[in-house]
Formats: sequence, structure tokens, C-alpha cells
Amino acid sequence: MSPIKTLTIFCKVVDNFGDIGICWRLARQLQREHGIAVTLWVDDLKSFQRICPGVSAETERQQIAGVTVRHWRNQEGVFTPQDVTDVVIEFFGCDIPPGYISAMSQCDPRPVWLNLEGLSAEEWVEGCHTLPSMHPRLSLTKHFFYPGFTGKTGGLLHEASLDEERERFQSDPAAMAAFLAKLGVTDDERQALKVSLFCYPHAPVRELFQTWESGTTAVTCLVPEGVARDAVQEFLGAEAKPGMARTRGVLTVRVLPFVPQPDYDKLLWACDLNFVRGEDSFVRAQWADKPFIWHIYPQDENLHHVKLRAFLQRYANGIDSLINVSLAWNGAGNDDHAKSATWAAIWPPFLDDLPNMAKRTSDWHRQIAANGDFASNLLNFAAALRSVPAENKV
Ligand code: TRH
Repeated sequence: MSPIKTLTIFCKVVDNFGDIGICWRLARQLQREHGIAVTLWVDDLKSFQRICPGVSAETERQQIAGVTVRHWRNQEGVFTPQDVTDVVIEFFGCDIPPGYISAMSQCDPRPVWLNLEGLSAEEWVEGCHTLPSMHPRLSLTKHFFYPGFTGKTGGLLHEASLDEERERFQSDPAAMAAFLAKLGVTDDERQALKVSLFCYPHAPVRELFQTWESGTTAVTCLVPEGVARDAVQEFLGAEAKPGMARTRGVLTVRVLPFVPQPDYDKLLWACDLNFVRGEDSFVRAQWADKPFIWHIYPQDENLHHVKLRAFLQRYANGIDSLINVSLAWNGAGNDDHAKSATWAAIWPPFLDDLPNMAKRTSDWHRQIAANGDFASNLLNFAAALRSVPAENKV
């Protein structure tokens, strides 16, 4: 029996949907698969509502899918040791309220305090995973916990039933067709190469659309509302609202509604190729067993290009067309060849390599699944810390 019964996650939404997307996924899994009483403090309920329509943006405390959701308004608040849970997670180094930290320091035993970090394929992650950091004044230690792609990291979020659900869906063409039809995709559009597109506004979407439009392979591009707005509106010649679609040449672009998180998985499973971004959709694409292109979250001084290359080094397995398209999509080509590469030149070889990439995604899937799932790895680590007598703790 795990000594971990209760757990709190503090989540600050910096922007977009990934922060709450990851915290919500982790919270649900810990509750559903491990029977843990989870409290999720989140500062932006409106963003949360976009990925989980059951959330009320006006409610201070609510129960969603067995998880207690609290609106984290500010750093104020008086907390007692009774408010503190066995494990406390600070997501991406968000500062948790001082009153809560003070209450943690009064607990006996102390809670396990984890700083959950961002995903990177870089090698240094293995050295930093699980490192301790002592509080400067209080008798409390926080540990850094990293997701990652190797057995020396925390692994990746992956629900126990995920593969089975995906396999069932992907082996049922009628279910896939019904799902896409619900989103407005027509039978004709379904016959083309189906591509989902989720990226940041600076992605070269116009160039890609031009290449697709004048190509020889029919493409149906499914874009959630609000994504690549300018390029999509230009293509449509109208406001990019859900339900809008236009065909030019062999390309159809269709705007989808922004769907609840579980349906986003189904969209990835139903498409032939997925453009994903950030962290959570990027990970979900890896479990979808479909070729994907990653638009990485931009960082100062192009630090994200280093991260992109680190991932490609592990993942691309010598598939040059995948490397070329990934670098071009992220504006990361740094040699003359990459700089002068046009979409018209790099797209056809990529298209030819899609079967190779499909094979690569399933091999990769097996490789990363062998590292165990992030939620279980986190609980095992927390349980081990919890069982160490206080005098031996770092
Ligand atoms: O939205 P993102 O860009 O989020 C983030 C944030 O920018 C964050 O600050 C940064 O730290 C992080 O990326 C790396 O991309 P991401 O991570 O893919 O999260 C998107 C979430 O939205 C994911 O949980 C899937 C969900 N989603 C839906 O639920 N429905 C949809 O229709 C779509 C398109 C996405």
C-alpha cells in the first residue's frame, strides 16, 4: 500500500493551455488510477474551462472527475498543517503561497515537496532529476522532478488505459468517421491526407498551405479555432470560425471547434499526420502512433532550437526529411542548405517518408513506454522519500 493518500498541485497558467493541460491530466490520473485525494489549485479557471468544459470559471471550490479544484486567487491565505497533503507539487516553479509553505514546515512528518519541471530531451536532465534543494530558513526540502525520454528521468504522462483506447478507436473506421463527422469533416475530406494543425502564430503556415495547395496529394487540414488565425483567415478569405472550410487546389482547410482534452487525443488518433506544439500535445502525439511535427515553445536566445535538436537526435533516427521539415517549421535551419530550403523542396520527400515515420513512431512508443509512466514514477519517488526517517533526509 502506498503511504501517499493525499496530494496537492499548484498550477499557474503562464499562457495558453499546456500548464493546466498537464496538471489536469496528472491530477485525474493520480485520482483515478491510484485512489489519491487530489486538490488542484489553479489561477486561471477560464483556460481550464477550454480544455474541460465541466469547470465553472466562477466557482472557488468544485469537484471535477473526483478532483477538488480550488481557485488560486493570490498568495494570501492562512493555512494550518491540516491543510497540507502528503505530497505537494509546485508546477514549473510557480511560487506557492508563503502561508502554505509555513504550514508545511509545521507538519510531522513533513510533506514531500516536488517542483515539477518542463520536458526536455537534453542530457543534463538526467543529472538534475530528483535533486534536492533545501529551504533557506525552514526545515524543508524540495526535490526537482523531471519528465523525460529515458529511464533516468520521470518518464512521460501516460494513462493505464490509453493504448487500449487508442487501438480500439483506430481499428474501428466507423468510430473514426463518426468522430470526424461530428466535427464537421465531410466524407470527401476524410479520403484525403488528414492533417491536424496546432502551432504558435509564428509558424510558416502560409508557405505550407501554398505548397499543399499546388501539390499532387489531396490534403485536409483540420485547424482548431484560434490557431494560426491570420494564415487561416487569409486562406479562407473570411473569419476563421468553427465550421468554416475552403478548398483551393488540392488543399481543404477546415476550422474545428476547440475540443475537450479527451477529444483532442481522438483527433490525433484519427489524423494521418499531426502538427503539435508546446509540451502536452507534443507528448500526446508520441502516444498516437502517427507521424508528427513539433512546434516548440519559443525561448530567449533560441534556446528552444537546442531543445528541438536534442529531441530530433533521439527521435528522428536518420530520417532526413523529418529533420529538414522540423527545423524549417521552427525556423531552426542554421546551415546554408537549410536556410535556402523551400517548402516546395522539403515537403515531397517528407511525404514519401510518411510510412517510415509511422514505423518509427511505433518503435519510439515502445521505447518511451519502457520508462514507466510519469504519475507512477512520481508516486514511487514520493513514497520512498516519505519512508525515510526525518533525520536521514537531505
Ligand atoms: O497550449 P500550449 O502552447 O501550452 C504551453 C504553454 O504555452 C506553456 O506556458 C508552456 O510551458 C508549455 O506549452 C510548454 O501547448 P500544449 O502544451 O500542447 O498544451 C495544449 C493543451 O490543450 C493540451 O493539453 C491539449 C489541449 N487541447 C485541447 O484540449 N483541445 C484542443 O482542441 C486543442 C487544440 C488542445
